[in-house]
Amino acid sequence: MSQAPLEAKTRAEELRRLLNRASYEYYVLDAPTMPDAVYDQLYRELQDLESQYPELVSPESPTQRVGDRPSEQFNSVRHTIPLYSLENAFNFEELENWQSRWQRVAPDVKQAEYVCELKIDGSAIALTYENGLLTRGATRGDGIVGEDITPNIRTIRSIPLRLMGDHLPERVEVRGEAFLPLEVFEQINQEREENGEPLFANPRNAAAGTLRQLDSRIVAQRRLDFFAYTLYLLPASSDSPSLQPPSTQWQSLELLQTLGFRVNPHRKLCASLQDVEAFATEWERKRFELPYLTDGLVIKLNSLALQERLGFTQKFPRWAIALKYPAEEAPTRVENITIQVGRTGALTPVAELSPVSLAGTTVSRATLHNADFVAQLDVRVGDTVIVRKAGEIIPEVVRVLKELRQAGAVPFQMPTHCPACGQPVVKPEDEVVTRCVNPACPAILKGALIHWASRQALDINGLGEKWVQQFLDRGLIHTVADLYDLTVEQLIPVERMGKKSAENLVKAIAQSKTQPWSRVLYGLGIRHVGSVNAQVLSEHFPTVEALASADMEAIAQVYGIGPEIARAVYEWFRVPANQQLIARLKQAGVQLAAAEPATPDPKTQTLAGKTFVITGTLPTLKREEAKALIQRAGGKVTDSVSKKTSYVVVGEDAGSKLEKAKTLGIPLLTETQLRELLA
Ligand code: 1X8
Repeated sequence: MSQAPLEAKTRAEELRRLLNRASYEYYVLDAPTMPDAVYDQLYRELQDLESQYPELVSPESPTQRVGDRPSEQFNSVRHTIPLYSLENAFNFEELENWQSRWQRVAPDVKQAEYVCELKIDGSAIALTYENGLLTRGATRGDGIVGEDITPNIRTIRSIPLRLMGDHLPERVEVRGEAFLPLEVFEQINQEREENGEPLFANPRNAAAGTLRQLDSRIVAQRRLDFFAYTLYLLPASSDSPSLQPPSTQWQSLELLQTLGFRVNPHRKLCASLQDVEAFATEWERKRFELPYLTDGLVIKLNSLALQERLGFTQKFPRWAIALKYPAEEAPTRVENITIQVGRTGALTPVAELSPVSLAGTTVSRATLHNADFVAQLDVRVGDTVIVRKAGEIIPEVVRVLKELRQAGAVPFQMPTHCPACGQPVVKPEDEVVTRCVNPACPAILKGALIHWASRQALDINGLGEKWVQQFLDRGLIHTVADLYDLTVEQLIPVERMGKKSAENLVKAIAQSKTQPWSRVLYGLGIRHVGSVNAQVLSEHFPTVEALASADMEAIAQVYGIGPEIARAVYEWFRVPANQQLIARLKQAGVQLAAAEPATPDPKTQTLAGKTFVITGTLPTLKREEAKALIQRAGGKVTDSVSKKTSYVVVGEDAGSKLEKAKTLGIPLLTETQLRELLA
């Protein structure tokens, strides 16, 4: 190993500065300036420099955000300043009582300002910076002792590895909430469902579980985010000039922003509780428009001197309180517990409920996830339970009212045999999922066929659950490949099919042979290979042969593909039945290789020459999906708005890109208008 020449050192510093700046603009300001391709190129250059001269690796390098080998366990850390939880108020009367209580402790204070902030439904963490560098990240734990999760914290892109600005105090402690955006939460659960893994009940559990992952490479894939809300400046050595310390919570929030943190923009400085109540009423409705969950407001006295004077009770600060939104919960009866078999063979117990109205929808089923979950709740048929629905989240059973249980109710037991095929099920000791492993199980096959035909996979119009079930019942198909042998004559006798539908279906199936390799790969339903991973893998392995013959390391080398995914893919291609499936799909003419990019059909390239920017959360399309649709029609998608942008596609909670588009007079599109343009 040679010593790094000065140019290398200077260049590495410059690259770190450029990349960290770009990352800050992207993740904290939501206003990217550096195109992805440039970022990737500079990142690779830095990676190369660092691998050539390992002494150049610094803790603030963006290469340190990708996660590291799994830890055995986390070390306990004692918090320098305890992390208190907050007292809850459930209505304005309780809020007013809180005001009276703190006023009794400080009777001379006649007028005080409050700061209202959103209460983020995530997991509290404490960050320590020494001389500007992030040195430790810890969970709340019991408030006194938490766990050192620094490698995981480093993967959160909106947390600066180095504070911005000069004259920083020797030690800075920042607290805030790590959380999963709803979109990411839903995507994780969708993938877990596809992979037959137990679902997270809500984004809070998912965030807390992710933070405590021993493998930080998995954390890096989960896209946690962070809002900062508390700042402690610990004294600097006396001779160095330091920051002007804040004297109010409001100034603290502004200073946190200056130091490079994301601070929630929805906050208000209030002169009285009346103002607080107006803000609370406004957000009780508007919170559903946010791309993350909030479960209330946090109200703090603005003056830090007054905070200090009031101090703490045994459990809570006297100077802050959480005003919680009414939970959307209701009691109902469990009519039955049924078992669903997914396409991965996972058996999922489902509570069939007496219909009950919650958060504006009727709820009649709730997932019970797995046997452990049922056992923990001890939910039995006939029980009265509390179900909860938060925002757009799937309803869940939170509690059993055991005092209402009828005599003779029997504990639930997972079946020992698959309800779909009757074969014995398996449950590995170290897993929570019970699985049917019969490759010929009709439930698994049915799930696989529906997945194959789904919109993001082969997109076979008209082939839904109803027909799939009938084809299976009639023994017309036994594998996905059999679809391609179906004839109109075979289909006409199927109940309610008719000649016209049969012809259309056979045509739609034939048409699906032109779907690209990335979609075929997704359609195969390999564990952990969702549509994004399939896209990434198909780009690196342009043919099925390349992927099937790659070893596990080669697959794991692909950016964004972790060891778990690599193993799943590798093992899938080692199963003889899967090899036969690939052979038959190839015979049928399904695309198992990337098309030559040089020959796009000009008739489909309706957006050629147009440049799009997507901002905010679209109502139905994920950003990647919208991007793919635009690209398929020949359009380009970039990250930043400029004069060259043809259209900006705007979703909910759009930020500075929307502002910029308006300033530049760029035409705006809703998702619906985009679809019209594509059609
Ligand atoms: C918890 C939370 C706080 C804030 C937001 N979300 C939370 N979950 C905030 O102050 N903006 S403060 C807090 C606590 O002190 N336990």
